[in-house]
Parts: sequence; structure tokens; C-alpha cells
Amino acid sequence: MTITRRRVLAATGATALALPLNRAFAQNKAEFSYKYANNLPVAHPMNTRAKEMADAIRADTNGRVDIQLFPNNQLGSDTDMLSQLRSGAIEFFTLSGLILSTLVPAASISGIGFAFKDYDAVWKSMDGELGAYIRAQIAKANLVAMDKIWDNGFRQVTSSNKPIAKPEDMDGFKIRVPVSPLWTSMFKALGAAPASINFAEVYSALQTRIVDGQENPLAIIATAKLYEVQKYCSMTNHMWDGFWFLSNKRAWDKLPPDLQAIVAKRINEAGLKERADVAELNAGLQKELAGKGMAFNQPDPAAFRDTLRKAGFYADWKSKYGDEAWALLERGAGKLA
Ligand code: X2X
Repeated sequence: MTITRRRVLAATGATALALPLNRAFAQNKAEFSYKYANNLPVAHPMNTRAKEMADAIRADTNGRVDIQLFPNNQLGSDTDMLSQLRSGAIEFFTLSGLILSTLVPAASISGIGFAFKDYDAVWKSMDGELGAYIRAQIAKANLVAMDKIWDNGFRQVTSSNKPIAKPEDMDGFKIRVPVSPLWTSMFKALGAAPASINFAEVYSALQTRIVDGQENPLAIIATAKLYEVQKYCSMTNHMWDGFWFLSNKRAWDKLPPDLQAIVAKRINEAGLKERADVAELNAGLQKELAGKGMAFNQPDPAAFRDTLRKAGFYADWKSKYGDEAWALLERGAGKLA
């Protein structure tokens, strides 16, 4: 049973007030003390906005809901954190839809190569019917996904040994991809040799040359300091990626409706601010990263898209997701297969 400060004071009357202040505070354990974990560095907007969000939730609920942050894979890799979320060891977790697809297959559909042409198309789909469809699939896995997916961004390919300018440059390219069938399938279809590695191990995998390259949005290349171990950055914009803000369903259902409303509102609000931060960062970071020694190039996306089409990538995934989901994707992305 949890003991709130108010109950302690009511039970012990004036004597409680005589306790040293720090002891009184130590007894002031929040009614709902929840953990939120993620895989990104503290400097990434995900964590600055999450901190504000947790402060706002504490204030709005008069301390009844206290969310502690565990950034930067402190609690383990994405794979570990997903099991912790499912078991209830952590209550909140932000995870790429593509990685979540190991549990909820439909969740990777938003990462289909070259689907969304810009952020307008992304948010129209993800805040609209496609997002609603995915959240309904997530709910079937006993997880609660907040309405507003957080942004990761459009992804770019980096490498330590050569720029990627055309599809042929992908031939045999040893590239790290997150642990997700869609990512592996896409880079195989492009002719590369993808290795599934959790983000927690990416910096060292690049440093020790287990792989030659990786792909991520500029905000991550900068905040995770991948520029220290990568030389080239090819602006492929090959896919968009976002983080579903997930809650363990039992933990979520324990919150009374008024607290659920506050928590959801603050998480979604922080997500919108995080989107704005990431878009701004990604727009300005090329110059900063060039200043740190990265060499940029601008490949033609049409050639890569063609390679994927010829390899049967779109047709394969259309048959996996089914016609209903694919139609929702194409509503925002245009005809793909
Ligand atoms: O693992 C990655 O590359 C990252 C940080 O972008 C995701 O979480 C998908």
C-alpha cells in the first residue's frame, strides 16, 4: 500500500510536522511512482521535453504522479526495455514503430522506404487514420500508445569508408540497422549487408569497425556523437521514423481517469514540442556536422526507390501488411506498389 503525505499527516497529527523536513519528504512518496525509459542521449529533444513533461505532470497532479526518467539506455537496450515495459518493470517507454513491429507487425508500416515525401505527409498520416490504425493494433498487444507519436526524423546514411551516392554504392555495404525485419529487408533489397544491432551498441560497433555505416536522423548523429566515428553523411532521406510513447496497460489502467487525462495531455503536448525541436535541429545540423568534419552528399532518391521496387520490396510488404493497412499508407504517401 502506498502512503501519501496527506495520509501520514492526517494519521499522526501535529507530530508529523515536528519531523525533520527531509524525513517528511522521504515519506512523501507519490501515489503513482512510474518509470519512463528511452534509448536516446540526454541532450536529444526527446529528453529535454520529457523532463518538462514530468515536471508538469507532477505539478498538475499535486505530486500524485511522479515520473522518473531513465534516458540513454540506462536500463538496457530497446529489446530489454520492451520486455521491461511488457512485464511492468517500467511503466513508460518510447520505441520506434519499426522495432515495436517485432511484437506488433503492423507498427513498422510507417517506415516503408521513401513513403512520406515531407513532414506534412507524415503528420497527416500519423495523426490521422494510419496512426489510429497502428494504435489499435498496439492496443491488442496490451500496450497503450499515446495519440501523438514523437519524432525521430528522416534518416540519413553515414559511413566511415565511402559516401553513398547511388544504389550500387550499397553493394555489400556493412551497415548497422535497428533490430527490425523491415529494416533488414529494406537494406538487403538495396544490396547492402545489414547487421541488426541495438542502438545501445551502435557507437562502439562503428568505432571498432564491426560495421562501416549506420543510418539515423541528423539529430541523433549529432547528440549521440556518431560524427566522431563516421566520416561521410549521405542525405538519402530514405525513410521517416517516429517513437510511439507507450505505457504498460495495467499501470495505465491503475491511474484514475482524471490523472490519465492529465498525463496523456502532458505527454502529447511534449510530443508536439519535441517534433518542432527535432525538425528545427535536423534543418540546421548539416552545417554544424560539416564543421565537425563530416563530408555531405545529396543522392537522388528516385534511383534508390527504383531499386527497391525492382527487388519486389513494396509488393512483398504490401502482401504482409494487407490491403487495408496499405491503402491507409498510400493515402498519405501516394502510390507505392
Ligand atoms: O536505433 C536507432 O537507430 C534509433 C535511435 O534511431 C531508434 O530508436 C530507431
